[in-house]
Amino acid sequence: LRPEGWLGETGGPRYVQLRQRLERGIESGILPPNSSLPPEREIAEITELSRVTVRKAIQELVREGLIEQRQGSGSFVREPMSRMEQSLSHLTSFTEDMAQRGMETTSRWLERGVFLATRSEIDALGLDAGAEVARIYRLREAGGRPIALERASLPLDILPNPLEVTTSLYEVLERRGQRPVRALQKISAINLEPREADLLNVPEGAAGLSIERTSYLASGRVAELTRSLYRGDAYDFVAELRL
Ligand code: 16G
Repeated sequence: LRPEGWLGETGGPRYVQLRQRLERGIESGILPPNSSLPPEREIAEITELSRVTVRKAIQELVREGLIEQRQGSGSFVREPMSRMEQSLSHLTSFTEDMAQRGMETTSRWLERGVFLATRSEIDALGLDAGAEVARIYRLREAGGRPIALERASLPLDILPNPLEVTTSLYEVLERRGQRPVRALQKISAINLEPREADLLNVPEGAAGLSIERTSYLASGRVAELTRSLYRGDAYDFVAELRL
């Protein structure tokens, strides 16, 4: 980090140069995942830059998701998320998808109960105005890492007691003989809202994928309307196309 040899090399504001210097250190592995950065004061001393400049460079790295600040213990290089490939051709559940990879799933419950249906739930699930729905909203984790935020809404006769869902929704539906057999999915690119980003442990505004699944029972009835927000750095969706 000594200033001779790099400062002034690329031009531009000094905080940008320092940020680029640190980025190169992370990319090249000189600063490996989970290693700590020296304290701001020390970086300022070595680089002969002001603390304001150092702080600005670090803040940008935090925003980019390369560095995270852990309360009371400083700045660390983040572990890059290994990406997972998810096939788009099978109607599987999150629990099943993760089990196939040998990963265990956990849920952090954000909402689970019976609620007055919103307009979009009424439309999607074909309910009457004023009807109630079963709604489950949770942070889905696999291998101890947050992967997706998922809000599912189901007609009450399909899921009368949402509290019954402790791990897998599809398992409960299967037991009730109401497992969906077909689904439509819409995938859109989004930027995660501050609260969503916080729960998914990514920087505010980070890229995410929003997936809306409407699934159907064999009878043709809509069983589920679910919106999942996936971390953009975690998932690749793959589909096979045939002529
Ligand atoms: C998947 C589905 C979601 C379904 C959930 C059931 C996508 C995009 N969404 O996350 O619609 O409700 O699986 O999972 O794949 P569970 O049985 O593990 O609760």
